[in-house]
Amino acid sequence: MNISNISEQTAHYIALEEKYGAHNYHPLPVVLERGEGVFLYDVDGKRYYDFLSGYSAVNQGHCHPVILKAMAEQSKKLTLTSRAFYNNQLGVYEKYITEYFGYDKVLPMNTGVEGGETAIKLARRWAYTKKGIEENKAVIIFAENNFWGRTMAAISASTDPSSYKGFGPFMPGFITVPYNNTEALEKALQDKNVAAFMVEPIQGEAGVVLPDEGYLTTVRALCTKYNVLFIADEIQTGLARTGKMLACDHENVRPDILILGKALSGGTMPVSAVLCDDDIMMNIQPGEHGSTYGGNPLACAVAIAALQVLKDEKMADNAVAMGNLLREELAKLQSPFIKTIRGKGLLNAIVIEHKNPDASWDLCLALKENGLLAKPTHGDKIRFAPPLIINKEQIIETVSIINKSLKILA
Ligand code: PXG
Repeated sequence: MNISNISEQTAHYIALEEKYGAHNYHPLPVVLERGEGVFLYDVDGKRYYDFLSGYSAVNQGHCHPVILKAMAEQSKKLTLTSRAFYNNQLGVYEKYITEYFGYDKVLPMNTGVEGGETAIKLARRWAYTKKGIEENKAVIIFAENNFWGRTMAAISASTDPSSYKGFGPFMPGFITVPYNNTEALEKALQDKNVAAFMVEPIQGEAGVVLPDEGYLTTVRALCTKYNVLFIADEIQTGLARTGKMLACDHENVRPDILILGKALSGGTMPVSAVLCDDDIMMNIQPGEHGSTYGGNPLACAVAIAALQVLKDEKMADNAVAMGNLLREELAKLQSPFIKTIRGKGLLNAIVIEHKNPDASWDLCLALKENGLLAKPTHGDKIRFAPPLIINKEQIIETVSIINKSLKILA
């Protein structure tokens, strides 16, 4: 780690994490203490543009006042009851979110990975009770290079050794097909035991990998043809990030099961949701699934506010305009070190080409020095995904920071 130019207090906080925390992350050497809109501030008061947005959890911007107000007000009244009792927020939220996305029902959870787990349980249960698959025989198909979290089921679906290696044995009944390959999918769908295909409309952690136009339309058609559930993991792509409320909206396709998380709370607390119609949801009976915190009144009040501000502030439209501008301005740099610029809306990545394998990390260190925070993924890719409230002047300024930082690769 390059720690030559960090302050004493920065070093202090980093040392605490090193000594007392598990070493399951490798953060950039910056210690943040405050966030506001598109900006983050470190413990020395230095300001940075946030180009990660908490992996798209902070679409609405840091500490959005409307979300914080909902959070503060609800937190003074009631935060958690468990689902042993009713509360006066959950039903209101359930009505709100199901009408917002057009599904019969929602099942509220907390983290994104729990949303994925829940979707798979729903699909397996539907397969046994509705499709007539023999008990314990259901197969779920995933796309290669998927990422949906770190639980045993999620890593059982993973094709990335750094996710799964050394953690077996794994969940049975999972197979993978190449992403963006509908022939391979159709071949896999010949198996009568397939319950569902779970896929990210754009692969986020894989490095913002966009499928060909028409992929989602064909996936939808194939799932319908073979009576298989189409599960869309929109945890990273959803909630206006790609320029539509859902990435599936770009092709006007409706998944059978929709998973949301991250920005569902605007980055304030873990809130996830699984949406589907009664035919799928109503196969689960009391006592068969749940979570202590799932659907807690604080989360419900926060989620309504987080969803409302996306619409009120037209964040999807801004993501389209600012995403186009960002990619255009990055292309104008004509940097020999940027092999690819890709993305949709404000979910973007650049791919770095350089003889030094640490070039992306070094570039992120330079970006940090120059006031912009981004993180490499899978070695050579850097996500550029600012909060969706970023404006034109800010995009121009960030591209000049990127331009200046690229000089260190020369
Ligand atoms: N689905 C997708 C598409 C994701 O990107 C998850 C599910 C899991 O969400 P939770 O809330 O359980 O983390 C994600 C998470 C990280 C990290 O280190 C997380 C993601 C991407 C990159 C890093 O926390 N996405």
